[in-house]
Parts: sequence; structure tokens; C-alpha cells
Amino acid sequence: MLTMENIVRDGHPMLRKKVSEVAEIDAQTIAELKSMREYLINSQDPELSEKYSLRPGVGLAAPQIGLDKRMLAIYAEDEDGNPEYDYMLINPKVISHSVNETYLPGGEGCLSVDEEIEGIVQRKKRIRVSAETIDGDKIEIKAKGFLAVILQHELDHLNGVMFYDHIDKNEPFEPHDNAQPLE
Ligand code: K2U
Ligand code: NI
Repeated sequence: MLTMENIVRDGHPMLRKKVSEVAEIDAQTIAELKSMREYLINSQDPELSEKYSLRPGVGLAAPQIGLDKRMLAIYAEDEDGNPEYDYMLINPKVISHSVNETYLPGGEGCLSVDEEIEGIVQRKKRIRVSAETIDGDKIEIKAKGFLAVILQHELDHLNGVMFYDHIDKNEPFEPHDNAQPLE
């Protein structure tokens, strides 16, 4: 199982690389992507996260575990503990997005960044993403709300972008005119 020891930290060159397309969805790739999803599930389990010192995460991109592969996992539960967002995406591409933006009022964090960096991160309010699944099927996701934020955070990782790159140095807490907070 993956633990925090497997997660590369800010400063590692892999986090600033535009990672490579997955040419073949082979058994190793599927196992790696499943282990990323498993990390997210474990990290949200109070006992396992405590036992293995796992920082909770709702998304994880392959470069964060040192893999030069365009793939990501998202796993988030609803208030009843049922899976609300549960995705393993290979070669995801943004097809379209809204002009309007949104942001988490409390800012963002990152499993690859140990310190807290304050400031709001403007994200597109809605995005449409195409991707391949581990079965090789092509899917399309229309995301809004929290899923849109998670997706954009993870897609950024595939392009070597960190969340704090989006924070305005001069006005870190000043939202754009077309941005509404995500409640
Ligand atoms: O990519 C990562 O480092 C995982 C991040 C993704 C993320 C950060 C901010 C906003 C949305 C997604 C971790 O999930 S950060 C921890 C976390 C846990 C629950 C809810 C929000 C953030
Ligand atoms: Ni991150």
C-alpha cells in the first residue's frame, strides 16, 4: 500500500514536469492507478490514516508518486460515507470549461506540499474532461462544484503546475470579478 513515504514533495523535478501520455494501459499501469485510489480511500479511514500517518486526500496524480504518466485518481465520500466521486482517469483532457470561476474560501493544500500556503486558488466553475478508464473505455465527465476543483488541482499536477502558482502574490485573498466562492 502507498504511504506518505511514496509521495514526492515540492522541489522534486517530477512535480514540475508535463508528464507523458500512457501509451498502453498495461497491468502495471492499472495496478499503479488502483494503488493511488487505495491511498485516497485509506487516507480517509480514521484508523488507517492514524496507523500509517496518512495525510487525507481526495485526489492524487501519478507524478506525486514519481510516475511520469498522465493519470490521476479521485475519491471523495459524501456525508453518509458513500463514494460521491470515484474516478481513475488515464490521459485526461479538458474539452471545455466555463468562463466563470470558483474557489475554496479557505484556499487549497497539497499532499506534496508540507507547509500551508495561504491564498485563494481561482478554478473554472465548470469543466468537461475526456479520459480513458482502466478498461480502455473513453468517458466524458462534466464537473462542477468541488469535483471541478479537485479535477483541476490534479490536472495541474499532470502539467507541472502547483496550486500556489495560481495565488496572486499581491492580493492573495482577492477573488477575480467573475469568481464565486464554493460553499
Ligand atoms: O493533489 C493533491 O495533493 C491532493 C489534494 C487535492 C486537493 C487539494 C485542494 C482542493 C481539492 C483537492 C488533497 O486532497 S489536499 C487534502 C484535502 C482533503 C480533503 C478535502 C480537500 C483537500
Ligand atoms: Ni496536490
